[in-house]
Amino acid sequence: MKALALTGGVGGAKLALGLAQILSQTELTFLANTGDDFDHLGMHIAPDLDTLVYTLAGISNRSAGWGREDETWSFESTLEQLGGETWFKLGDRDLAVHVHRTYLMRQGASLTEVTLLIAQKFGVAHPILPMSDDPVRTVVNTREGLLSFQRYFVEKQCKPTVLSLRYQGADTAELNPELSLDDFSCVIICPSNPYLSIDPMLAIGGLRDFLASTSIPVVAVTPLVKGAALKGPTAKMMRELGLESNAVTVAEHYKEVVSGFVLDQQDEGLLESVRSLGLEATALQTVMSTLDDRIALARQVLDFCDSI
Ligand code: FO1
Repeated sequence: MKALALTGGVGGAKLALGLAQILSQTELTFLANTGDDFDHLGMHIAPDLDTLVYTLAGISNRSAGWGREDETWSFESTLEQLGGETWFKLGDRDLAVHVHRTYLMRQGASLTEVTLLIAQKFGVAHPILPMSDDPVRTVVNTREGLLSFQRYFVEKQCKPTVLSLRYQGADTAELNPELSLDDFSCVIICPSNPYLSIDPMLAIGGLRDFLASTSIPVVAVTPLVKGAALKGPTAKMMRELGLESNAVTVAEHYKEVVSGFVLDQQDEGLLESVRSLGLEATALQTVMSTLDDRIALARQVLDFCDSI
C-alpha cells in the first residue's frame, strides 16, 4: 500500500492525521496546497503546510484549526504597539517557523527542503510535499476586486462576494519533482475546500492528467455535510459561484479525476445521484470530532479504495 493524500488546511488535516495513525511513513505521502502562501512582514507564510505539520505533530491549536497550541502573543502585541499589520495573527512559537523558513529559503533552500526539515524537527516522519516549489497563489476575484487569498479569508473574513478564482502561477509551476506519481497504489483527496485548497493542486500540469487517466483508485471525501461546510466558506462560495452547495456538486466537480466519492452518512440519500455520475460511492461518518473519528474514517476510506 502506498497512498498519496492531497490536502489543504483544517478539514483535510483532520483526515491526514487519521491516515498517519494507520499508514507508516513509507506507505503514506502528503501533497499539500501552497496556494494560501503569501509574503507577509517580509516572511514566507505557508499556512496549509504549517497546519499539516502542527496537526501531524499533535501541537496544533485544535479549536482555531490553525497555528500552535500553548501559544503566546508577545510579538503581536508589540507589533500592535508599533502600528504594524496585525490582521494576520502570528503567535510567538509560530513566528519562529516563518522566520526560520524564510531564512533557509533566502540561503537557497527549496520550500520542499525547508518543509521536510521543519516537519522532521517537530517529529513528523511522514513526507509532506508542497504541491510545487514554484509560487502558485490563489487569487479571489470578488465584487470588491481581486484579493489575495489571506486578504479574502482572514482580513475580509470571507465576506466579499466571490465572482471567480484564479491560481496565479499554476500554468507555469512544476509539480513537486520529489513526487513520483507511479509509486502510489491509491490517491485520497482529503475533505478540504475543493476550490480553495484542492483545485490549486489540480491546476498544476500533470497532476490532473495523471488522476484522470490512472487506473489506481482515486477517492475524494466530501467537505460538505447536508449542504454545509464544517468550517470555512465552502458552501457560501459555492452559492456565489452559482453552484448548489451540496455534496453531489462536489462529486461532479471532481468526477473527471476521481473513481470514488465518500459522502457523509447524513447524505446517504445522495448515493444514487453520485453513482449516476459514474463514480463508486459510499456514505461514512465524515464529521471528525475525536482522534478515533479521524482514524475510523481513514480506515474506512482506505477500505473503500481497496474495494474499487
Ligand atoms: N486564520 C484566521 O482566520 N486568522 C488569522 O489571524 C490566521 C493566522 C494564521 C497564521 C498562521 C497560519 O499558518 C494560519 C493562519 N490562519 C489564520 C489560517 C489561514 O488563513 C489558513 O490559510 C486557513 O487555515 C485556510 O487554509
